[in-house]
Amino acid sequence: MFDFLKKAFKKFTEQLSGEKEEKEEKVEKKPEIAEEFKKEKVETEEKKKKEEKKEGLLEKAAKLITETKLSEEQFNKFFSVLEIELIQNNVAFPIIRELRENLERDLLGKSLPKAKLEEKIREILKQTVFDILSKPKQVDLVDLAKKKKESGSALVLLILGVNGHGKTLTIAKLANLFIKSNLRPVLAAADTFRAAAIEQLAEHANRLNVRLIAHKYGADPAAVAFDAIKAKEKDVVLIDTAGRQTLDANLMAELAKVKKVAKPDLTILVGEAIAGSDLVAQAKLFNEKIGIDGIILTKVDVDDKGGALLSVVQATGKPILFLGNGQGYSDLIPFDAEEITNKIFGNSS
Ligand SMILES: Nc1nc2c(ncn2[C@@H]2O[C@H](COP(=O)(O)OP(=O)(O)O)[C@@H](O)[C@H]2O)c(=O)[nH]1
Ligand SMILES: [Mg+2]
Repeated sequence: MFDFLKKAFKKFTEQLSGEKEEKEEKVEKKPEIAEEFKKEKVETEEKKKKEEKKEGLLEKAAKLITETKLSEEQFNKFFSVLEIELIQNNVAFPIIRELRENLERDLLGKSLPKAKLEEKIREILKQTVFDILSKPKQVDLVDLAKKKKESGSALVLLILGVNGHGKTLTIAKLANLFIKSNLRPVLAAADTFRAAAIEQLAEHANRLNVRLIAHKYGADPAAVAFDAIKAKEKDVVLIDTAGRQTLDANLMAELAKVKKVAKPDLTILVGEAIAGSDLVAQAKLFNEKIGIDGIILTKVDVDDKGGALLSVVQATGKPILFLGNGQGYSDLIPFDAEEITNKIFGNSS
């Protein structure tokens, strides 16, 4: 899912450090052969690096001392290219600004060993992304459910989101996860609005062999949630809700009422990664009107951009709890900021 983002960052890192060296060596070349030239350059760089290993320590040190300064002009030229790629990859403007500020602060006008430049740029980009993703405090749902069970109560989760983003399937995935930890979920079919919504949840409940609390279509969703909370022998209540395409005042009032009645421990937004900047706007709205505690980002298996992940965390200040990466019950990955950052930038820093 992070391929495009990964490429954009990598290209920028290489270009910026490559440009730096070209200027120093005073090599003149036409822009159209620039790419080819850079490829060759990378190859010769690699050869050089291998040869360097054979050299003595003194020679190596002498090379490292060759320090350089990056000019504003060089930086701007390449950052504007990165900026466009990031926008196209659904990375929101405040994040782009943060990346720029951090790079400028650590690179512009500073003397750096030439050989370290590429590594330094990558390190700044990686650290910025990690900081954004790891800022909101992570919540472990299974752990929380176990603690609640020990204290004699059930964990109540209210699931919200736009229609079609994956709420119902994600509830089934969560139920599966809780079952595996010997916790007993109850599903509440509080989407009494959309045709077939109750049957869809009933089908999952059947397959997973968990209890379903449902009323008729058109019934009050808050009443369904209330009945689920009263159900006996349960450790977790998962409340499915309606999410129409237009997030109007009626829907928000309906959801606010469910929340007031159910008093959930956590309100979780389910949003699809492919919605990009729309998802960011929707997440902000849900957070403002209802209040959310965390996000489950679905359909990352069909999202080749990856920027929504950063943008939605930055915009809401809420943690991503899981990534949904397929249509099977086990396609739910616990979110780990470090792992994701390593996926985008590679392991070494
Ligand atoms: N590829 C993929 N499809 C998903 C994922 N999550 C949900 N879906 C699909 O998205 C569609 C809508 O899901 P549904 O749970 O009905 O969304 P809801 O309207 O929010 O309840 C269904 O076809 C799901 O199978 C995911 O992580 N990956
Ligand atoms: Mg649904």
